[in-house]
Amino acid sequence: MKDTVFPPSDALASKAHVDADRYAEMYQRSVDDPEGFWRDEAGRIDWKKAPTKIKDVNFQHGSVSIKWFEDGTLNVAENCVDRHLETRGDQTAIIWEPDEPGDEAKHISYRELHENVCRMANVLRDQGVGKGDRVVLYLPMIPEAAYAMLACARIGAIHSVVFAGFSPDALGQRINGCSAKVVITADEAPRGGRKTALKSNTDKALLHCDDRVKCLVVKRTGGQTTWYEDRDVDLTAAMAEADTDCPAAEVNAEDPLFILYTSGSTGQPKGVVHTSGGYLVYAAITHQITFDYHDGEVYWCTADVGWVTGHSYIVYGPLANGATTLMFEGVPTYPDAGRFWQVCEKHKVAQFYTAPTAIRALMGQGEDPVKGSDLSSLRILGTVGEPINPEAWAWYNEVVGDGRCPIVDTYWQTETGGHLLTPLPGAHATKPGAAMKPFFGVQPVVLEAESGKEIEETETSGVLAFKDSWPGQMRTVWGDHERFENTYFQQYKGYYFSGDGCRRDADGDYWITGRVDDVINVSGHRMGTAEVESALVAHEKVAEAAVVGYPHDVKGQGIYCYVTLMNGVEPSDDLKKELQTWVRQEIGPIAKPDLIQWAPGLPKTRSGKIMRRILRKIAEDDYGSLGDTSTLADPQVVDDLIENRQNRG
Ligand code: 6R9
Repeated sequence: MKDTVFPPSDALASKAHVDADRYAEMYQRSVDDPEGFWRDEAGRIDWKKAPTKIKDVNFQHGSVSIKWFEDGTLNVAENCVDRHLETRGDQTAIIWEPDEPGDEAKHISYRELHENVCRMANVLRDQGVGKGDRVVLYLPMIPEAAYAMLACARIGAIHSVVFAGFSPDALGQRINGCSAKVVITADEAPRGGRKTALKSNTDKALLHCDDRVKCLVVKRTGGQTTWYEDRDVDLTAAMAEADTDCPAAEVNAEDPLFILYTSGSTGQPKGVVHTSGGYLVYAAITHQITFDYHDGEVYWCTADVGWVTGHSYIVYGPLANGATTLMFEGVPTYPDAGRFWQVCEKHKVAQFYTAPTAIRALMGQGEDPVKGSDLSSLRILGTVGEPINPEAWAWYNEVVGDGRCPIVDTYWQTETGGHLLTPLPGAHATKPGAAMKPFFGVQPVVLEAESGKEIEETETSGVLAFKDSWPGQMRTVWGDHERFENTYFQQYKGYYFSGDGCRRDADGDYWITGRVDDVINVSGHRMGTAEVESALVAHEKVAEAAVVGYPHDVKGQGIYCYVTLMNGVEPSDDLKKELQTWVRQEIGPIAKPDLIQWAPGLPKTRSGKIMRRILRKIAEDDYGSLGDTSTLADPQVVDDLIENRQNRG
């Protein structure tokens, strides 16, 4: 299975935007003449002033600077909405599928989208929000989330979406991190038949923020909320009153469009900054080419707008292309494991884009929930977020795609703005588990982890880096350019370092092997082990904690915590539950520890560094190959940990 390749059908290849020959020709030009290539591709979007300078990039640590289209001006919302009005004003821009299958889906035309974005932009202006101001969005998967992103873009404000599953603390940190003027939230977020009290979470978060931060509240459920007259605004009512026209601000290509916080290997999450021109061009081209999107098709990405995938591939990419994009409020298994497929049938979805963790969870429910729906509208399947195992790939291909839909395994990151490695559906034979080929303009290299030397041989493995920029690349860390340089450009000089390991096979195709730093990937969500550790040690009974990932059947990786308790505290199962709840409250449900092991001591070097390599091996139940333990201060600690490991195979 691993060695099998799946070529696209002739029928698909002949109608695709890009076939094998065209890919080869375009890719070659994109690296030989990036200026010419991207000057042409910039024509995908409308500029108020067309750029004459295309690319100005420096990857040298100490002077990293990335600029694309720097003298061009545009408005991102105009590109995603207004410019489609003449040709497709009545076409559906967004199909919204609510959590409850019995509730009615909404079809929002480009004209209605324009009206709503303008209304919301006017409300924001009334609240004193202008160009460069930050607005935090903490919303369910409802059309208002897209309106809010585009409303910010319309007036040149910078949005920072915070996933609705994050805790009040995490929300508060992010509001403060970018000194937001306004938070947009909703009363409640229905999901999988349950409700999250977003407004009440926001109230808690705002206790730790500047008093001047305003709170705009969308009515989603009409549920009871506490109301603070001088701070809260009923956004649904204010929009109904607001004008349906709002001038679109002229912004520079390099003005920030959004900040999105993401986990790294150390400390606090980083505010990844994406700018306007390059990001939009890159989101648009990758959406069209990777998914082979054609006019009139219904495209569905199941991500949440709280993640970068939702930004680039629910909102900006598809809408820039005048597509019909589906937004789903619910979860794959509610009310039953057939929900995804029922929605595909109901809305005649052509492109379906999801995460391996969802595929694995549904695979566990068998074929019946899939077979109950007519999936003949599907043309292209996609995955993102983590490596996909060959079994899940095969199930996706055969059971969901009926063996006729190419699977695009798209490798990219919050930092990269859009796809970096992916097969193209009409151009490449796919291989189960391989992210395959670089997208246009992307130049991957495999480096020796220790020496940083670029490996020339085709068949090899090492760490994955990139030797030149592409327009969708992040530009800086909000408020901390030094951290940006140190995180991505310090370890391997002259390259952008991804943090991932990879293998290149004899055909030159790329396979991602996972993170090589202290970032774990739980159900496709990135988490810094340091974040979970600092939540644990914030608990009064915890003296020290070390967190690592371990293989998990559905989540890909689970969270394994080694916890040393304060002197005199008795370990118990109740305390384990207490700590799980604690972390859940501190960060959010996605960070809840799966396994906790009481560790009277942690393996440390004599200089006091925790040896995570060893903890990882124990958590993986692979303690036969612990490697060199001679530098440990107290080797006995390891035997004790192995004795009491939680993850016995
Ligand atoms: C888009 C997104 C980025 C990390 C990345 C890598 C992993 C993403 C992948 C993949 C293997 C794929 N990753 N796509 N690994 N194959 N197709 O997921 O962004 O949340 O920032 O995560 O996810 O480890 O470095 P983000």
